[in-house]
Amino acid sequence: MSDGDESLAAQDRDKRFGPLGTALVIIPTYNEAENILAILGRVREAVPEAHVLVADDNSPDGTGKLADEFAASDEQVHVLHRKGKEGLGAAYLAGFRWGLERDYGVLIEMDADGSHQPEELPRLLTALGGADLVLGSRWVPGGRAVNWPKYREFISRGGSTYSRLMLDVPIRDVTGGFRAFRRATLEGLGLGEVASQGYCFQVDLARRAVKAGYHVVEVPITFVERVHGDSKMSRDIVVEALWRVTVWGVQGRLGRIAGRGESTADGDGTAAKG
Ligand SMILES: Nc1nc2c(ncn2[C@@H]2O[C@H](COP(=O)(O)OP(=O)(O)O)[C@@H](O)[C@H]2O)c(=O)[nH]1
Ligand SMILES: [Mg+2]
Repeated sequence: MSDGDESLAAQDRDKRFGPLGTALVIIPTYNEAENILAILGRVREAVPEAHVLVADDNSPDGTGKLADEFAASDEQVHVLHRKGKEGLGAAYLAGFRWGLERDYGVLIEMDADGSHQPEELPRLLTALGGADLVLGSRWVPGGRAVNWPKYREFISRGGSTYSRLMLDVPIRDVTGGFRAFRRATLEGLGLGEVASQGYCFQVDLARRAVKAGYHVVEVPITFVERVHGDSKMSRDIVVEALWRVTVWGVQGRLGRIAGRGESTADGDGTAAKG
């Protein structure tokens, strides 16, 4: 290919996908047979240029097979079959790896159950033009949760407030899972060391991004409680998240005390960027 051809190809790509490159919407699934086809249809309509990767943990209800059937007639939809249930974080890490091995410029996290509305994806992508990481946020002005049980809202708001204070991250909704990353941001986060369980996965990614100096922006979203299927959230996941956030917070404080006068360490081993 000559230089001219290459720059034409680059221009063509920019026209189709914007300067950030092709987006990959990663959807982790465990027993989402009632939701998966509807959500795939909505994503394809809302952002026709994006690709989709379903990361299924061998759902007993046949979600993976339904996704395969959808993918068979749509070359922009892909399915990653995993051996068994290993949690949301592990599925996302496998999905990120899959996307980073390929030519995607943006990697998006989104639930399968309709809580994250595909129709809001263009707003997240637009915001990513001026940010390294965009977080869909229920708890900034304009954001909200619809039909969510009061106790879930309490856990979510309380967990975010506790994390914000413990970890010194200026984020209102730190446990949310509707997010858009630039490829370079994910590459810079040290995915090999991310805590991969439940909510702490989302908290860990967000705090790493802030500590590394990336520009993190919250965009208001309307989160809609699922209509079909069951939540996989459990008490264990919440307790583990609280425990980890506490440990990170204490480590960070101890590190800052011990490291006073030193130049780079911030206590949890993450070096400041820039
Ligand atoms: N692959 C995979 N996906 C999961 C797992 N646990 C949850 N999910 C998916 O992660 C998304 C969010 O989970 P959900 O149960 O709705 O959590 P909630 O919204 O916090 O109640 C959904 O798409 C789930 O199917 C898991 O162990 N493996
Ligand atoms: Mg849900």
